[in-house]
Amino acid sequence: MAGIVPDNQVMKGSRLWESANGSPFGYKHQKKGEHMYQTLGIAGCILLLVSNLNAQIVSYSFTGAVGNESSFSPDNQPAGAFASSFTRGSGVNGSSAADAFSSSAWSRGELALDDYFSFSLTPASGYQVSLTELQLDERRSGTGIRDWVARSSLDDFASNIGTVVSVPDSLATRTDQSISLASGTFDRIGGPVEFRIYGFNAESASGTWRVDNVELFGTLTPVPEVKSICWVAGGLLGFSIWRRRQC
Ligand SMILES: [Ca+2]
Repeated sequence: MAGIVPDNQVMKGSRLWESANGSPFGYKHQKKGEHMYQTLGIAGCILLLVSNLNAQIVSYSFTGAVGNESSFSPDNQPAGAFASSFTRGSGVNGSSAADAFSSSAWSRGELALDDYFSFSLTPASGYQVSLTELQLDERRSGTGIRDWVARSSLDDFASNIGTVVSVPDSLATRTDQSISLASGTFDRIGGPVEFRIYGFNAESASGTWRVDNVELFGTLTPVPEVKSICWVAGGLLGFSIWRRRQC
């Protein structure tokens, strides 16, 4: 109950809390404290769920590559999923590039369905993945591609993810090119998803295009455990409030 209580009546574990200077808080303050714990508990739960929303799941930095390998392994395998090697479509040829993955023979016109780089991610049984972003560095040769775009197996590579990216007539490397996957299409995926990155509008068949530091971001979670953690957190929170009310 509210009211002023002498300092000597305040005990640890009682309904009354001590402030830093030893003065007791009244009942209303305690209720506010309970709300604060409640809020913190819920916020903690939400934080637990969202804290890894933009974590890197897999990366391909092609360290040691000569560029024309038929496939190249990811840097690491994520816990709870399998990431494929990085490969290319049958319409393009491997091309030399140190510490990157490169191809020539890109379409000189519109997007060609066999002209792509590719990799896939498969959540382990009992895991699901929610993807937020695909990021990569890319560079063309003097007669390489002028446009690129990503697609995924979720719609059998039928539609572009976002808009086509125009590449300037430059030999510069464009780093951290970002494709948003936050539309909801890539939420809670329980099966394999393949990404293809199509280059097109090449200025010649011998022109090359390379990618490097390909990264996939999102959250990879064991489906039942996240719920369990929140139930346990909610249970502990409820128990804590119940205990305080009994004291
Ligand atoms: Ca590299």
